Amino acid sequence: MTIQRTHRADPADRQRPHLSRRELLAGTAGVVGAAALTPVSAQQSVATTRRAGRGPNEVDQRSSYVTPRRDPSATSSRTPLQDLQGTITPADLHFERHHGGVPDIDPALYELLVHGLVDRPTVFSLADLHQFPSTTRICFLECSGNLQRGTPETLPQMVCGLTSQTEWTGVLLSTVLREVGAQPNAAWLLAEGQDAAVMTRSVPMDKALDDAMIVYAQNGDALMPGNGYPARLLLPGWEGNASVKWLRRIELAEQPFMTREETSKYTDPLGDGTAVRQFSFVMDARSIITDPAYPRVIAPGWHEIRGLAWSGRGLITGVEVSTDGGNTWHAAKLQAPVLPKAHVRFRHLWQWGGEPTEIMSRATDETGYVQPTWEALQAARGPHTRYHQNPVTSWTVGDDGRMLFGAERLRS
Ligand SMILES: Nc1nc2c(c(=O)[nH]1)N[C@H]1C(S)=C(S)[C@@H](COP(=O)(O)O)O[C@H]1N2
Ligand SMILES: [Mo]
Repeated sequence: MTIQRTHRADPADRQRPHLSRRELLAGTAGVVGAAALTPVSAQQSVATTRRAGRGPNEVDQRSSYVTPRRDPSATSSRTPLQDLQGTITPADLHFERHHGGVPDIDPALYELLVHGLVDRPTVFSLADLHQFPSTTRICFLECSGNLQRGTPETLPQMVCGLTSQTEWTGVLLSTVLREVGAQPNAAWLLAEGQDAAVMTRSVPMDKALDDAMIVYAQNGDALMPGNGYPARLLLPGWEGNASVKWLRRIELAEQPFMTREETSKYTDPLGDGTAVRQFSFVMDARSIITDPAYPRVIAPGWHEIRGLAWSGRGLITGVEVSTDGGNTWHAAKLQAPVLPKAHVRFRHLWQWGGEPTEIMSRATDETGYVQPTWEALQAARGPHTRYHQNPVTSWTVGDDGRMLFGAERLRS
């Protein structure tokens, strides 16, 4: 029987001397190697096995061989979608978007004021928030500005890394609102952050009483500072902007507050730009293939196409994959559990014959909404819309196996 090797070890290894069977059996290889010979990788691994590794420690780090990285700019950093598996984003790789930097908030001094149209205006401490019955839910958080139309040399992270998924824990906002006695005429609330930007957004009471949460934990641990430590608002399925971080004040009122973030920004100009879509909160269904993608170079043969799909309206009911530039589509497999308002992992087995082609994915959600093409989005929203861009995105494959971002498709 022959054993085949699917990929070569470091070519430099082949020039190094081989261990003798005697050295291996005697266990002297490490000692001899260290003292007299140029190091060889096999010797090193024997030596490592004989030498005790490090003991348990207080907080671990990734293997030094594993280096996923966000790509910080002055105002945001993106999740390296191409480096991750499954659906949960490690907390230290969750995307960040800040308008005024990350505040340093002492949890002992943290306060949340809830006032306005309530019977009992109240200031809650962090301990008070922990005291309420807790809820845990897995959902995505996506910035409505999550589309970068880059060059062909663009990573999935750059195309759409302003989305991440977390197991959040906190208290339902409805619980807090019951505690303060929300008055029946309250139709909106203002959420205000404790950062230099003093981010404020109006949130309709329907959402506040439905599934909104004040969260203090992320994947089982306290929130990361950049994601809102010690507490933030979480509006599952809605544009990230409205999930105000470092939450310090909630005010109930009859009308929306018309803050800067909902009049000048975070509105979507339509058609010729004279009409706008305001309070366009829900994130529409979307998907992206995260592997294979730029910068990979693939060989002819079988490949598992992998990616993520999600919808702010609820469940993803299907993802289709095309491997011939959108001519024919195949139902991809969805990895259970498929949760509402959550990233879902999809996969599709594909045999690449070596010809140039283009691969892409298209998500459908439980409302029947189908992820649109760039042309359809442009026709519906006009050319001035900056936010809520969720077009079908593709990767091209050259006859040399080079994968490139399908940037051409997103040019208007
Ligand atoms: N207080 C405050 N909340 C904020 C922001 C901010 O700058 N300040 N940025 C918003 C935007 S635009 C987005 S997309 C999300 C990003 O959340 P994250 O940084 O935890 O990923 O937070 C929102 N909440
Ligand atoms: Mo955002």
